[in-house]
Amino acid sequence: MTTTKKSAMEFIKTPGWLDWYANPSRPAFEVPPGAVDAHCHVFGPGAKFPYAPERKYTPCDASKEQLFALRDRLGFARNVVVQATCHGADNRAMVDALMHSGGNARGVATVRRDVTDRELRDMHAAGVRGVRFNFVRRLVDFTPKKELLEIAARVAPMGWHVVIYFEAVDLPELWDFFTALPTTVVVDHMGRPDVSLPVDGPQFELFVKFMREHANVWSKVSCPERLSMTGPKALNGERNAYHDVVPFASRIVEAFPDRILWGTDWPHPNLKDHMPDDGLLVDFIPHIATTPALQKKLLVDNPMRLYWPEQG
Ligand code: 0GY
Repeated sequence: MTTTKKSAMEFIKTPGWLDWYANPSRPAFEVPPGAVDAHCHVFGPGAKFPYAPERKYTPCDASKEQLFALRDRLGFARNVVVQATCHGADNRAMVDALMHSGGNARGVATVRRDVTDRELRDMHAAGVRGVRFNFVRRLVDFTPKKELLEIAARVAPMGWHVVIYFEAVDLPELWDFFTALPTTVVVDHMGRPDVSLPVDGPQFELFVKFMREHANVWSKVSCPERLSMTGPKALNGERNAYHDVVPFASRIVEAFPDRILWGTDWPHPNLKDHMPDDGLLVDFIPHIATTPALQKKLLVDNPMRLYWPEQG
């Protein structure tokens, strides 16, 4: 944790922390009806839902009302709210967002092994459909894999899945653990490839192999702004930011069209150099999912199958 708590309910954001775009541009790309933003967060507000003592960063507040306003502005119908590490295993802010979404949000929680069956059932009733296991060292302390397997075995019968967040260099070491998980496994941000390496080089090939050999593995083709070296600068004056990420994301979209998801990642934790314009992020979508059929799978059919199967 890089900041201190000033008083019971007052949090000071991490130095250098960039606030999310208050007024994103209107995307030129029109998302299909019923589109799901399948990776976004709520932060606090800290005065109501305090940040966790074990957090590694203190964000600016980003409330459910602000998330729902962004959803409407970008043309989306639904959200999947993923528990962010700044709230630890206190899922109240995320669950509160689900409960005020009119059924238009589902959630992914962080739980510890001491979570009770009753707590899991209550979260399910609120709309939680998965747990997140985070292996990014700058974000969390290590949880023993035995404990995580125990949690996965408990949520599997509820039809939940496991979301995993890791960096590409750690995939070889984590491979056996990931492939032992008894649920659908959803990878955040394509396992964070180094996009300065070749798209057909050994690092990304390993990720493609991971998906090819394990039909229960899905991937979010999200967060170009985290992966890009070229950044938001457009080519030829078009709205085609983050173009160095396109070959990576489009490869996954084309190879595994029924196991891909997309999300804004609003309010974009831990971005210190540049904060993306969410409208521009939406305009990244047609560069990686190039036909209406692929766009519908990515934004509607796949997330609905995973998060609202009863409506399928
Ligand atoms: C993301 C990425 C990040 C942060 C978290 O829970 C989190 O704190 O997921 C990151 O810093 O890369 O998906 O939001």
